[in-house]
Amino acid sequence: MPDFLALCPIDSCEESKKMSGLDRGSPPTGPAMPAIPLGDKARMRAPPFDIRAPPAKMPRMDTTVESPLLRREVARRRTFAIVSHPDAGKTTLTEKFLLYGGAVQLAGSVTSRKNQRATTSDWMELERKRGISISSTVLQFDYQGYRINLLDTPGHKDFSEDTYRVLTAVDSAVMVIDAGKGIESQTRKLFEVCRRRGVPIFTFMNKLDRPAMDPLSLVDQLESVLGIGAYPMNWPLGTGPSFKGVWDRRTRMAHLYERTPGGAYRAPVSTAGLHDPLVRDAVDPESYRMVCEEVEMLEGAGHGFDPEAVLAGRITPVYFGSALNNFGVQILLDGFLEHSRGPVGRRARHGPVAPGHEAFTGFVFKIQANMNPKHRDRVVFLRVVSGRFERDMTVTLARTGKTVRLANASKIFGRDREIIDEAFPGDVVGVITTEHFAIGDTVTAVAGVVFDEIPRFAPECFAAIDNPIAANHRRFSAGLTQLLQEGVVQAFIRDGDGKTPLLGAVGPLQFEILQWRLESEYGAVSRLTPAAFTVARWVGPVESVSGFSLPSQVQLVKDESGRPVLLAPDAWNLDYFQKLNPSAQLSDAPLP
Ligand SMILES: Nc1nc2c(ncn2[C@@H]2O[C@H](COP(=O)(O)OP(=O)(O)OP(=O)(O)O)[C@@H](O)[C@H]2O)c(=O)[nH]1
Ligand SMILES: [Mg+2]
Repeated sequence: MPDFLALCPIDSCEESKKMSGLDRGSPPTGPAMPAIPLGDKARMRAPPFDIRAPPAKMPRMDTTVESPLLRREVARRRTFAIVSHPDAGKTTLTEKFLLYGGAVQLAGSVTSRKNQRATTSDWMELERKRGISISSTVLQFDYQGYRINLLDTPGHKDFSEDTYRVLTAVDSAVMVIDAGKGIESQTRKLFEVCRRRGVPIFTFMNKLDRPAMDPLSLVDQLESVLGIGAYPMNWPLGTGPSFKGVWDRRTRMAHLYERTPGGAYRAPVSTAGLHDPLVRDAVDPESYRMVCEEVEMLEGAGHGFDPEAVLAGRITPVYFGSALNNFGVQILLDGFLEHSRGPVGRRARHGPVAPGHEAFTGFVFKIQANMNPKHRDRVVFLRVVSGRFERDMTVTLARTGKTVRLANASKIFGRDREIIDEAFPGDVVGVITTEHFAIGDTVTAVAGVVFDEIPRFAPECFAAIDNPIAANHRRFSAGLTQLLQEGVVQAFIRDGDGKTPLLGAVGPLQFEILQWRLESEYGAVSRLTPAAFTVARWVGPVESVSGFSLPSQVQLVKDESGRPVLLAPDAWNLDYFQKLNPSAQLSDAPLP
């Protein structure tokens, strides 16, 4: 598994903690990543300084300077991702956060007929057609003095590379669980990534309006399957058709909701004590008896809520509800904002960089072209790590050492964008540019800062792609170059065959998206020829590779950064290679 600790958030230094919202006392008032574009010779040129060796006297960047503006702005930022197994309700919950956050007036109708959806976050035509999220979406909005950067991620495992990249850019995560199904495989994987990166996790048990597992078993699963302590923040009043609301543990009040058509508007809510006749009459007698018993048990357990344990990732606060019906959404949003952390710094090669350091630094975690048909351009998504970002500022692109002017910086809301003048740590900024940015790039106002690479994954599906219509050559290669830069799939170069790369993907849906986007965004139909490989391993030591003996079915290729990679049809062939070449080092992530 690649090292997810690369670009790991840091919150160890005291200054960083102070800036990151651990002192949340008062509420806020106010050789770099691959994806070398084919034929882009410019990227191959040596940078003017050695980016891997920081200047002898690198300034310390783990301390903050006393800028009241920076301190205030950092404290009010919350940057988080919503993650889970497919279909658990991430996009629906995202939409409801926007509804309760006042960012949309009417929630898109995500109905059971999937082709009717029109959510802010699933804006791609293919997402709407298919009813699944394909690509992560950034949504920035203000709510109760907070500036929220919310990232909805795709759950499908074929798109997990995108989701993992997003996890490098956030400070916390909300994990959504379908209460009818419990913890599913993809959720388990994502949880593990969050844990390894030290990202605090909040849990939303969704779809309580449908037949659900017993709430105690759901909580128990968090502990037994994921191995994290669980602290229920509220408790469901009934499940399925008799799901009427939640009992809020902090205020000790029951929240009874009314359903609204399609959940498009906020759900009217009334509150009362658990033993109030209003609550007793609303819930069926059997459920009511159960709830009273369970609540008594929770209260009797005597564990207090420990915010530090949440931030340390030892405990996940658990909220119950139904995103579709807006039950429990506001309690989750408010609870998350209160207990989550603000922006934390990141570890650069020379040492930690705190959010409150005055010098601007950031890194690219996503690139997407053609987001808006009105502007057929390319958005580079930048997470601000430290300092104040200003429109038009000039920074160094660490990979090339080139000076780049960041004009045209925007705040992103789904597919919409709005020019901004400034941004602060935690913010995701969309830079519209034709510069050759790559995923994982560091941009910095201080020479020598390089954040570690965003990991690449060993693909499991392979295919060659070519252009069947000679007249389309230009648009085909322009589209392919662009989509490879975005990291939609990976390209591998075979010796003597530099022009038609072999493509690798984590799952076959990635190829489908590539072909669909080539056609719909660039007008280039393409032909895909599957290749019979299923395993890729980076191989070293580099200086010995040319001397290795290859079994007939194993091929040696290069990744986009020129690193040697072995492709094999199956694990058996790979083992055979290893037997033939015992000194070969094989890895499922690029070797250093
Ligand atoms: N009954 C019920 N259905 C829900 C609820 N929340 C979401 N759904 C439905 O579950 C389906 C999947 O919802 P999405 O929000 O698209 O799920 P997702 O997690 O974003 O899916 P991917 O992004 O494709 O992984 C849709 O049909 C939703 O209407 C809920 O609270 N109750
Ligand atoms: Mg989704």
